[in-house]
Amino acid sequence: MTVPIEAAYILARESFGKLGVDTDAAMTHLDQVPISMHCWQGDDVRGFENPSGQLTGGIQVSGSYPGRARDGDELRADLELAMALIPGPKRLNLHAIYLESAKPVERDAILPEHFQGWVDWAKEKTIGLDFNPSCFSHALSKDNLTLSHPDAAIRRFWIDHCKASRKISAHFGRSLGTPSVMNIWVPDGSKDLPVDRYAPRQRLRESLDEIIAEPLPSEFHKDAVEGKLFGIGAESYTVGSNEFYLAYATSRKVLLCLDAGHFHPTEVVSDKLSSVLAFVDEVLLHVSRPVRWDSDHIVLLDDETQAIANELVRGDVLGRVHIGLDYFDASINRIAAWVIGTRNMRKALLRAMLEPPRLAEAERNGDLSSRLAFMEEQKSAPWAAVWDFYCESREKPVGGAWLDRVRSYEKDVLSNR
Ligand code: RNT
Ligand code: ZN
Repeated sequence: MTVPIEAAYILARESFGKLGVDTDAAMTHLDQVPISMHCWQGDDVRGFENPSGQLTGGIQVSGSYPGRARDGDELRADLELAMALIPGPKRLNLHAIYLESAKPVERDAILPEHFQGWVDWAKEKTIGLDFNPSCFSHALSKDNLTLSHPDAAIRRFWIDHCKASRKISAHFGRSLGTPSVMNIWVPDGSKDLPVDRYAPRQRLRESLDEIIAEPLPSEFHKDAVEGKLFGIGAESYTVGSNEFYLAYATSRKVLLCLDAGHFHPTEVVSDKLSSVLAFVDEVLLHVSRPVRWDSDHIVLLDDETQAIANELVRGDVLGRVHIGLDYFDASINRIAAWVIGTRNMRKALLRAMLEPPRLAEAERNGDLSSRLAFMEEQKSAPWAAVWDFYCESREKPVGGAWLDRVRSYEKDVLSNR
């Protein structure tokens, strides 16, 4: 143990202790909270089905930093490095387009065996897997319509893809002993003003009902649905709006996925959690950073990330909220992007766990001056000393030391791709 880190920690422990915060207990608590890392940061959401194809569905990756992963082995190697640089438990969130198969497989015919490489790897790493059907970047999604398409044959294709995906998700859960959260997001919407806003939503509801009709054990698989405000090319109407899915999740008893970039710019997910959790048992988070729009920038330790973490800890809802990340940036080293965003999410959780009880007490007593004073004083509390010690004691790099590892991997591995 490096002496200054431990020495700083001992001082921090004492000063938090005086405020009634047990820093050791906070770190142990933090060790119980997994963060599901999204595989798609590693290759710009291309997947292995048709990596040279265009990313569609109204989402967009910008940048052309060299060294993106081109197959499962490269993506797993990159993830291993990223995971080695991030303290605390991790999961991996896969999309259906990350299947591994010698010959082409249509999306409505994907099987657990096409993901066995991922399952074996996850078993070896003792991490859980989560899953997503991929209803974009495909010839049958080119109208920006999938589960709500007016053509029954096209709807059938996507319904069958989602059903096949549920089987894979349940296989993940069964093989790894931890439920896989499977999130359904579809890009359905229209660029210009539709005349009929009703029929596509009725069709989406019917398609989803068919998809989730077969009950699957919740110890292996959980269904989630993700709404959004708009996408590129779907500016005027999104079939799966937030109201649609909030009502769907509540009535069908499935999880609601809240993506931080999927609301009007002055709305925040942190304020929505307590409302949604009053009616929905479990939530999936897509922690992201919308910059002016749903831009999927790398997660920072900014006010909203902190506010989300505060809500999870203050509300004692970590057992009901699955934390996933959703961003894609190809303008910087992709492994660095994973490490920065995931470490930030965990830092925010640690800071939330270090919140002194005097804040809540002041509020309970109606002492709003103290509440604001303590809230602001808390920002300069020595939480960074606890974070450094957390990293060091969990044998992960402290401070920016992780970047040296990424740089040498870039030189030895990424630059040869
Ligand atoms: C799109 C949604 C969705 C995707 C990923 C790739 O707006 O946020 O979650 O980003 O599934
Ligand atoms: Zn999302």
